[in-house]
Amino acid sequence: MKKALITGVTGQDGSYLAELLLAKGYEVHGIKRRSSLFNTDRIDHIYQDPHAPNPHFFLHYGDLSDTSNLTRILHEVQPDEVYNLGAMSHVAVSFESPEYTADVDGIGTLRLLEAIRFLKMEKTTRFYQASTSELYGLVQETPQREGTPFYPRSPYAVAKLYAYWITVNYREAYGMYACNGILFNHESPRRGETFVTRKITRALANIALGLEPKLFLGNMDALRDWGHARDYVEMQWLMLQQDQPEDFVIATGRQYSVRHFVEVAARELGIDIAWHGHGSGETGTIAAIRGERARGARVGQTIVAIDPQYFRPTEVETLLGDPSRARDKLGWVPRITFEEMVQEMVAHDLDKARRHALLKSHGYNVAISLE
Ligand code: NDP
Ligand code: GDR
Repeated sequence: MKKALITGVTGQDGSYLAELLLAKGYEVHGIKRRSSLFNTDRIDHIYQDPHAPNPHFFLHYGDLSDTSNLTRILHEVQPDEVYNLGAMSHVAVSFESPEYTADVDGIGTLRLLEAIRFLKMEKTTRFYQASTSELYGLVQETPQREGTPFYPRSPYAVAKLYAYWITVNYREAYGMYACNGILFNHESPRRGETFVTRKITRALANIALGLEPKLFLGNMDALRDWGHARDYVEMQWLMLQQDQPEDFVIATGRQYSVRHFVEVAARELGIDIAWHGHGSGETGTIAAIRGERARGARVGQTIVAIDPQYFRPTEVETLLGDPSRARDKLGWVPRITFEEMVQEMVAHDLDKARRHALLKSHGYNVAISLE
């Protein structure tokens, strides 16, 4: 039985990857952080009681900023595969906490690689690094592929640039099986609520039921290549099953604006949006409502507005990936379409909104945290 260790197991990708590896018969170990509230929502459904017979899923307390902790866990677990998905992953927040981001996302990767080397596991443990399309930043070529030059535009992306190159360096210097998946944006109902897609589906579902008045956004012209997280974690696993370690771009090859995402998600709720104005004065109002889903909204209501606080000091305006190398060498193609992904996210958030509405109608005061 193969053993895998996942950092960031409580995150979006970590939860899908843990599911995938358990289904493949792995013994899966995950590192979770201590927090004052439970932070295992995304993996509670696969939790296994360690007292039960023959458990396959184990959680360890740890942190990417803690070398001795990482070294101890690696020593105890002796994993065949390490997936480094843990990170302070929010680009906008990285401008607020640049040093922390560098420590966890950049040096955290070095800590893991160096612990593997220190424990003399560099020939037996394979390493996956969660690299990102944010490395391309101010894009030098479209579409972006494995050889496209990097130009990071945030403390997050600069930290991930270090992580990318230190992974390449450990591969070249010590013959480690270490590789980078350069993943473009990928989303799901498990996406963190402050990333733009989930923020949109969650807010529109609440607006549809009259639980929230308006969605405030920043740069709606930003273009992204959005795929589904479930498709992308499969690729993370595939990359560690090859004869030789290599870096791959993982993307759909299609690109949409944030504004388009809003329109498609609203349409899913039976809402047609009309846009007015431009720049920071732009708003979106309800032009028509079809069906019952948006029973708490009304035609003419302004449901989208710009709030300058969501603009970034330096923005990544456009990202579009070329996944042909992953397709040709690994036979990987994304299965879930953009429309199916939005549908799934909206259905999930509408269900949550309905539960909130029901509680509210019975007199319970349900707080909805807005971003
Ligand atoms: P999430 O933000 O959903 O998950 C991040 C995970 O990292 C969480 O489990 C979080 O723990 C954990 N974490 C945060 N800080 C630390 C720390 N100091 N020590 C240990 N663990 C920590 O991210 P995603 O699942 O979306 O992304 C997974 C990885 O892929 C990240 O590295 C991200 O940067 C990268 N990536 C993501 C893309 C995307 O579109 N989703 C695209 C390209 C790259 P907690 O739950 O306690 O917060
Ligand atoms: P990104 O994702 O920065 O691409 O990083 P995010 O969803 O945060 O932003 C995408 C684009 O939408 C614009 N935007 C807003 N973004 C947020 N979060 N909130 C808003 O209100 C808003 N309005 C407009 C942003 O400016 C941006 O252009 C994600 C993360 O998962 C990273 O960890 C990962 O590496 C990259 O994707 C690939």
